[in-house]
Amino acid sequence: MNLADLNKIATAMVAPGKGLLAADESSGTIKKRFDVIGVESNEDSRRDYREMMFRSKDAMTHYISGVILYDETIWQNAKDGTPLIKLIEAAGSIPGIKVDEGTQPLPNCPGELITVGLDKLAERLAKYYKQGARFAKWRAVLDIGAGIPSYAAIHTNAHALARYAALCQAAQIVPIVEPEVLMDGDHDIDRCFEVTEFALKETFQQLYYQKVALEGMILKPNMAIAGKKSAKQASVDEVAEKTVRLLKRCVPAAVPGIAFLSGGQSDEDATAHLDAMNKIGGLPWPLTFSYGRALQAAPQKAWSGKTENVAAGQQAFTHRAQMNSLASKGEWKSALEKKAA
Ligand code: 5MM
Repeated sequence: MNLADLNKIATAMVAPGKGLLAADESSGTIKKRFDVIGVESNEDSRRDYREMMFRSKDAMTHYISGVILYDETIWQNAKDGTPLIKLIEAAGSIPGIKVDEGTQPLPNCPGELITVGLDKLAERLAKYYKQGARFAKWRAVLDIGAGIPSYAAIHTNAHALARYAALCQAAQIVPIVEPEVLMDGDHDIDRCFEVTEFALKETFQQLYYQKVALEGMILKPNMAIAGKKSAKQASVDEVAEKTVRLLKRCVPAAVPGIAFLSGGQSDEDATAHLDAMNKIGGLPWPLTFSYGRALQAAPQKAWSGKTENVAAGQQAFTHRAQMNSLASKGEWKSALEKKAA
């Protein structure tokens, strides 16, 4: 492993004013997104949609440091035959790849999941590196409910994240470590804080045991936030203050950067929360975005599968990328959203 090079990539992924586009929806997930806009999900429509984003020159050049791709996309060509990965590189952005193979039920832990895909991962990483991927992503999922998450789920998922991260670094690929605590339940922000603290502490313990070099990774966490069904929603300032407190307790300063998932927050909430955290300032790591839904919901709607809407889709994508870029510097204002509308 060449740690200096891994650190260089990781640092570029969280460069000032830039963040990551999570475009790694598996076929099942992208179908759900396309169903909402009435678009059939097939190889061509998925290609057209992603090509539209990767050809958004302003967004890709100024605001998007890297793109997390799904296996299908990393091998796909644009309509004119250019490999999609080359479009990303041409914009000065870094291609990355989702390498987990989804989740399966965790035995003896009803309602809980374990992320799979470690078998043959070393071989897959070598192929992805050859194709141009310089970072990877693995997502562990923890749900909050009555009696869950169990320690077994937190531990086994953290162990798998560390196994994946170690394999990535051995393949000269920067691992994005994503232990996601879902915001699907009716829990309040303090319960989310407590569970996320446990999950992050266990994750960093496992990373340490498996000798993962923190300087060569990126953390992709959820924010401390109330569950969607909770009657007690937290304010923007409370989310920011508690998330910063949580991260300071759990994330060593050696980590080059933190790029949040949006987890089902509205576009504007995800931006406002990131901005408020960066306005607090004085943090040991850059805080930026690695959003899927919060970057893509607007362009998906604007595009709606129609060639004549490509420019509108690109405009919507560029706007969200720019808003999140400002938020990553603590320079966003809600008036900017109203102006664009
Ligand atoms: C883009 O969605 C990613 C892939 O999800 P599936 O494997 O379920 O299809 C997902 O991992 C995503 O990268 C993260 O959850 C962050 O995306 P959000 O939408 O939460 O910002």
